Amino acid sequence: MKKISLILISVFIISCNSDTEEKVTETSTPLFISTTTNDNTVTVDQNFTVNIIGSENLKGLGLSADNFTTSSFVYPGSGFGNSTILNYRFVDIGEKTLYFQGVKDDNTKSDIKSITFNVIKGNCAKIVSLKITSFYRMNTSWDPEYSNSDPNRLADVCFSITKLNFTSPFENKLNQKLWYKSEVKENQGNLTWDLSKLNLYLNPNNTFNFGLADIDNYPVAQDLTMSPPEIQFSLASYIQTKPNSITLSYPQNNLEFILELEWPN
Ligand SMILES: [Ca+2]
Ligand SMILES: [Ca+2]
Repeated sequence: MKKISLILISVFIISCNSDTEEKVTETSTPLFISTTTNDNTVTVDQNFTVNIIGSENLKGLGLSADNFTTSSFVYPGSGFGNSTILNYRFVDIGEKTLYFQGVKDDNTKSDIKSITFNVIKGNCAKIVSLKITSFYRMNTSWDPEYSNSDPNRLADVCFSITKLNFTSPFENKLNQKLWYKSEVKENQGNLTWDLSKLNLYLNPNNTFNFGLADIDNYPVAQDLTMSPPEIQFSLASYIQTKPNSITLSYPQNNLEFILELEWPN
């Protein structure tokens, strides 16, 4: 009797196992994705695309720049279909890797795929230094809590540069996004920033926005450029002459600054 029950139990176990195996094969055909790009070597601030193809409908896509330590997943209403094209730009030189993961209709995920890019300076100019020579109400009080003779009344100056980049890889739309924010020079200090070690490259074909502010208790700041109009600049007219230094003046905003540049040969 003992023998029979043992046999029965093992038959039961075997049948359970085969049930599970059948279910697994029914529901989990793995999703595969392939990722290709039009160019692995790109210039700073240059558009490129990544083409994602799935072995079936991609309900969603996960994107990451750090192998999914941090990531964002996007699920459009009717999925992506079997393929989609993503838009990118890199704003700094160096080796950069993008990571992708597909999500299928039953929410299972594909393996992570990655593409590594070499971002080069191409014909971009490097910013060596930036000097502010004039701004709105320079040498006057921006911090009224201090008396008229106290040097602390002077502006605590910080500049920023924005670069155009894609709002998201899923849209073919560019937006100005903060790229570089300088150290604060307290009480007007020395208004020259040495940037030579930072590898800050500007694509001369693009347009950038410049911002200048008096920093109080961060993040409180006051605009020193009297914008609008926005302060914009481009190096397009200097591509042939490649000057080491250019002075950008905005009389309407009482603003002037000097960019020291290093051009490729
Ligand atoms: Ca101050
Ligand atoms: Ca201040």
